[in-house]
Amino acid sequence: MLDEITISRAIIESYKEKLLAALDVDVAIVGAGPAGLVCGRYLAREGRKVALFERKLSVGGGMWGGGIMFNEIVVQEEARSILRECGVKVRLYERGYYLADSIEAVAALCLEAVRAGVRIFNLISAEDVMIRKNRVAGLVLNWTAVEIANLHVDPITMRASYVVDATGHAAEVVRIAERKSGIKLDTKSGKCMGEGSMWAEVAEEAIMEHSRQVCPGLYTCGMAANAVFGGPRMGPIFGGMLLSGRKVAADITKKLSAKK
Ligand code: 48H
Repeated sequence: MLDEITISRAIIESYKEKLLAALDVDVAIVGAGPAGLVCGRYLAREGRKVALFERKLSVGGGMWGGGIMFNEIVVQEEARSILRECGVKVRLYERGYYLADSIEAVAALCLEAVRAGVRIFNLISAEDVMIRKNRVAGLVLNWTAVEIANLHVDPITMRASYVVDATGHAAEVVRIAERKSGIKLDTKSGKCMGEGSMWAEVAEEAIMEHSRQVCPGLYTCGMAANAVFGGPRMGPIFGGMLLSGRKVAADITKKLSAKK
């Protein structure tokens, strides 16, 4: 015998616990694209408490569609090990260029992040940041459905030792922090520089330099890093996204360890 009310109660109680546990974490990541998923995975593997908030119903960001909806991705030599660690089949195309099925890659990155202990919340958007003593100290969250319907519904707030903007091209969290708090960013102009035109080689190098803290408490990784620091775009090569997520996870892990 199945009781619908028991099913409903199970979901509500369990989600409530999950959400309560995410109100105070070591790291809050915004955006479950490849960079955010990889960043979360490496942090959680180090024993850090990580919550990842994703606006959409599905995780994976722009990876599902490969290039022009041909669902294959290309990665370079340096990034191949991250996909392999996650169990993704990686094929050599020609020297220096490797291929993976984008569906397999997204599924594997997500599963690995969850298995490492990342709590992923889909359908939730970060609409603001919490600032304390000139430092980004948490996120202001609302249901994406509220955002889409433009409903006048107040959000909730969560606290994190560090916040990571992994929102892709839009670099939403950094832009919000800049606009609303007037915090000076650690970029050449002190502001969000905006992304440059396509140049894969330069973009993939630049992203490593740009994957870092942009103001106290706030890091950026993935496409957002180049958008914030003024690097070019790179098209459907995804090695930089994976390496960028791993780099930011390593930097934050070091910071958190030094705090103890
Ligand atoms: C909650 C949010 C919010 C918000 C956005 O776009 P993504 O896949 O980002 P990356 O950096 O992991 O990967 C970038 C890659 O997909 C790409 O676009 C490339 C390589 N482009 C190159 C080129 O030349 O075009 O994922 C970001 C995720 C998405 O799922 C958004 O829904 C989510 O962030 N998001 N989630 N609150 N405010 N803003």
